[in-house]
Amino acid sequence: MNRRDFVKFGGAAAIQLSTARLLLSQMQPGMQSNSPASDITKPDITLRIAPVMVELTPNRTISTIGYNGTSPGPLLRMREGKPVTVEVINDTDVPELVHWHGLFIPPDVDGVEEEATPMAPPHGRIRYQFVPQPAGSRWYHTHTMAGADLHRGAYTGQFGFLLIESANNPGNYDQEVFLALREWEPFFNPEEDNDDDASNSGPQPERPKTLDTSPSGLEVGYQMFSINDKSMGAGEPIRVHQGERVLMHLLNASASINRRLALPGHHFQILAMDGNSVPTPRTVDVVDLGPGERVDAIVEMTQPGVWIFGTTIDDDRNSGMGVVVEYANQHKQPQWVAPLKPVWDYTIFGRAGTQPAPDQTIDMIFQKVPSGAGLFNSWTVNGKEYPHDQEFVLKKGGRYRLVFRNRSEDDHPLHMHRHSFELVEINGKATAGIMKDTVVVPGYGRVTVDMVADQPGLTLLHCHIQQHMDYGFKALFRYA
Ligand SMILES: [Cu+2]
Repeated sequence: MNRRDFVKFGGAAAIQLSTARLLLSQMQPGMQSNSPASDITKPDITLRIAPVMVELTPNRTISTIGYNGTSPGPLLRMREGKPVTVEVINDTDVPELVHWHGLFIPPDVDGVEEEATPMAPPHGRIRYQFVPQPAGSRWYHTHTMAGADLHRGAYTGQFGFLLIESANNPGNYDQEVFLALREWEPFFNPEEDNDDDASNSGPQPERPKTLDTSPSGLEVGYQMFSINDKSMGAGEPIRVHQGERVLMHLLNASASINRRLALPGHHFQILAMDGNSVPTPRTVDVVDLGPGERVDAIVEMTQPGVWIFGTTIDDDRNSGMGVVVEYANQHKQPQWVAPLKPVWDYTIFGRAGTQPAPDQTIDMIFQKVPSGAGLFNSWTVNGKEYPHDQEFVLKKGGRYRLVFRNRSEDDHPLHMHRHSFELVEINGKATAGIMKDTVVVPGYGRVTVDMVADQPGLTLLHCHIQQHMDYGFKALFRYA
């Protein structure tokens, strides 16, 4: 009964999977009748929210809030369709929420205050019981507001990987790694700068004729960078052999920054975006990930050497956002080479064809209200900050076409809770068959998605940049 599974966690730390083992053991028929009565109410997974120390480098240990004594929290594996009970113990002084990102579950367990999920009280506990679905790479994280407090919400270490396993796992790989991108030690930055790795050079269909040039407010900058819990070079490398196929589960767990990633000499065969298989798995040189997005990619190890996998922004990579990939019997200095074809386009992973006509088209215009120096900008959806009373009403079974019109220069990762949506068009380029829960709408760009209203209850749509969400960039959908 004490069998333990270990998984390689981004070359940084081995994560014990005893909880997943426990969950699987409870699936055996007859197990429960042999167990003491108290075991029946035992949660499958316990998450304890408490302060943690994260040693990013031997010289730099930071203090934050994490799950079960680590950040990222434990890798959770759930079986699609198999009910699960998670007990959340909150050892902090503030109410908390755990959001299950990418799952189709009811609002009372989704972990979102706006959807009326009950909070885990300070020094109290709460149970989430749900049926995990759909299968794929999901994740879990806090969903509290942070506002002006850079020690709350997505600025903390409260996040982790969640893999929902289905019966038919493709599994043609030699090893799998889980890699989460993070910035640490945030501070308010009076400089207005576009930190994003990939600035928008594409078409700008939503660019207004006259731009609002009033002075902007504070943004968030960071002092430290990592993949999982280690800055580049401080953790173990990802050790590979020539010819191996490595399955990379990539997650942008940033509170605010869109990222572009590369591994010199290698390519990414994109299998899934946001945990959902793509219709056309193409091979590309870079992966772009907005906060909240995931990519599952196969990398074939065909270039013996010692390489750096990381962000294409030199300053941030040199400050830690990278991990070394080391072939067997290779001992040189890790090498970085900027990618030759730095292009990311969601639509190439789709298929030809069109979606059925929607029952209703909903236009959503996103704008920034510059605050002026020393204050916080606010954000509006159709001219109003959150909340919008009764503005977005869905009928069960209806097909809705949402047109995201970004009238600001920032790229916004828009996340729809409790549903996935199908990409229809990006800046005029049509596609079909790509199912996502988060999509980056480029600066002054337009993204159209279709959503089937099949998950009754309150549903939040918001920008996954913490500061934007906190200052107005969200909308609640209701079912009639
Ligand atoms: Cu945003």
